[in-house]
Amino acid sequence: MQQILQQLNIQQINKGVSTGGEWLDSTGGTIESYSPVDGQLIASVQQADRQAYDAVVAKAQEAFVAWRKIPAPKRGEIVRQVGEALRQYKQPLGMLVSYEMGKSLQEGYGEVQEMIDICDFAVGLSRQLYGLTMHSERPLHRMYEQWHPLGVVGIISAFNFPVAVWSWNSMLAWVCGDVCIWKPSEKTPLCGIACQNIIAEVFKKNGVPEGVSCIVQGGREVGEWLSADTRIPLVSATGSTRMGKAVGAAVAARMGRSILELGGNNAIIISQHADIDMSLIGAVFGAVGTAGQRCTTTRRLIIHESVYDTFKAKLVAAYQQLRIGNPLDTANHVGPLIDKDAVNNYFSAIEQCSRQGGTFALEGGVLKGQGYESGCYVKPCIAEVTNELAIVQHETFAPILYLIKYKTIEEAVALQNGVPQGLSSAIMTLNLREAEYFLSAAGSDCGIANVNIGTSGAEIGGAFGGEKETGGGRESGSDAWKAYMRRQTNTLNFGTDLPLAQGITFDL
Ligand code: UN1
Repeated sequence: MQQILQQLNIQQINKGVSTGGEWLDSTGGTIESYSPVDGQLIASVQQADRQAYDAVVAKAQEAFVAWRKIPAPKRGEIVRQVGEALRQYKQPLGMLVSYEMGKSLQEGYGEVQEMIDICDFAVGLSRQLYGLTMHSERPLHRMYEQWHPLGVVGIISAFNFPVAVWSWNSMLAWVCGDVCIWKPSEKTPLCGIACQNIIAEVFKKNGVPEGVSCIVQGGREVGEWLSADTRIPLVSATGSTRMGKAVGAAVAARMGRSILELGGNNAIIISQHADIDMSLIGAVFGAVGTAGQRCTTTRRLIIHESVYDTFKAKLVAAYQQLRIGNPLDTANHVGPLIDKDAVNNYFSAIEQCSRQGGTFALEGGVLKGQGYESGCYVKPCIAEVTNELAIVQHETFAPILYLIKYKTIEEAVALQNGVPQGLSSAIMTLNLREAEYFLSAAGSDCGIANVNIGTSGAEIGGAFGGEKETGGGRESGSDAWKAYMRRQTNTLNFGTDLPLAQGITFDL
C-alpha cells in the first residue's frame, strides 16, 4: 500500500485544503483515516478552518470569471485529458478506494471506471449544451434560450462512493463552465487528496486557473459553511436523508439551489414468472455488494407466495457460499463495513428487527479472529418481515436483507412503494404485462425502475437520483447537466417597430 500512496502523492500528514495550486495551511484539526480492511492508520489530513475555507471560496469566485469565458468544447478537451489521467491511475486509485473504504477491489476499479465514463460523457456534452428556439408571436423577432454557467458549485459526497459521485458532479459542472469546491466524506479523506492531485496535474499542464477545482476537507461544520454560503449558487449533496434535509433547508433559506441524492430503501419484486437463477444473482449482488452500503443496495425482496420458499432456500444456500474477508483479495465477495459505528448500527437494526417481530432465515454477527482484526467484518443476514415494521421502513447501511411475501402484482407494487424513500426498484419477471405495469405511472414511484436487473449498478448515461426522501435531485447522465446551469430566455427584435406581446397597444 505504501507504494500506492506514493504513486498518488499521499503523505503521512496531508494538508486538506486546496485551490488546485498550493495546498493551504489550516488549523481545523486532523482527520485520521483508518482502513476498515485491517484497522491500520493509513494517513492523516488537516481539516479546513474558516479562514482557509473563505480563501478557497474567494479564489473559486475569481476563477469562475476566467473559466466561463473558455468555450465549452475547450473545457471539454480538458475533461477529456482528466479521463486519460484517470485511465492511467485506475489501478492505484481503485486500490486506494478499496483500502480506505473497504469495497471489493473489483468494485474499487469499477468506481474509477465510472469516473472515466462520466468524463467521456462530459466531453460529448461539452458540444451539446443545447437550448431551444421558439417562434415569436411578433414579426421580425427571434426568440431562443441559452444555458449559462451558474458559478461556484459545492459538492458534498459520501464515503460509499468516495470518488465516482464527486466526478459525476464535477465533470458536468466543469464543461458547463462552473467551478467546484468539494467536501469529501470525512471517512474517506485520502480518496479526495488523490483525486485533487490527479486533477491538479492535468489542470496545471493546461494552464487552467487556480480555483476551478477546490477541495475543503472536514466534517459537518464545513458542510454547513457550504450550505449557508450565498457565494455558492448550487450545492450538490449525496448522503443520508438526515444530512440532506439539513443541507436542503439551509440552501433553500437563502434561495440557493440544491441537488439532493439521499437514502434509498430499494426492493426487487421476484414474480412467479421470474427467471429464478438470474434473480438470485441480481438479489445477492444487490444486497451484499459494497457490504450493503450503496444507496442503491437491495434492502427488500418482495417475493410471490408461490416461489417464496424455493427462493428463500436458494438465497440462504447462496449466502452460505459468500466469502467474507479482505476486499483486496479478489477471492472474497464481501469486505468490511466502513467503521465500528456502522457495525453498531447493523447490530442495532438486527435487534430492532427481532423486537418488532421479524425472524431470521440467516443470522448475522461480527467475524472475529485472524484477518478480521479491524472488527468491521459482518455476516450478511436475511430476515423475514412485514413491510410496515419501523426498521424495514428505515435505511440501514449494512447487509441486512428483508424478505416480504405477496399475492398479487398490485400488492407487490404497493409494498415496493410503501416506504418513505424512492431511489431504485426492480422487478424480475418474464411476463410482459407485469413488467409494463411496474414501469407505468401506476407502477414504481422510484427514480430508477429496472426489469430483470437488480437495483444497483446504474450506468452513468441515465439521470441518477430518486423521489420522496431520496431528495428529488438528479446527477450524472441524460439532461442532469441543466441543474448546473441557468436558463436565459432571449427575445431579439430586428425590425423597425416595437410591437408588444399579447396585442397590447401603447402609442405616444
Ligand atoms: C451511491 O450509492 O451513492 O448505481 C451511488 C450504483 C452506482 C452508484 C451508486 N453506479 O449502484
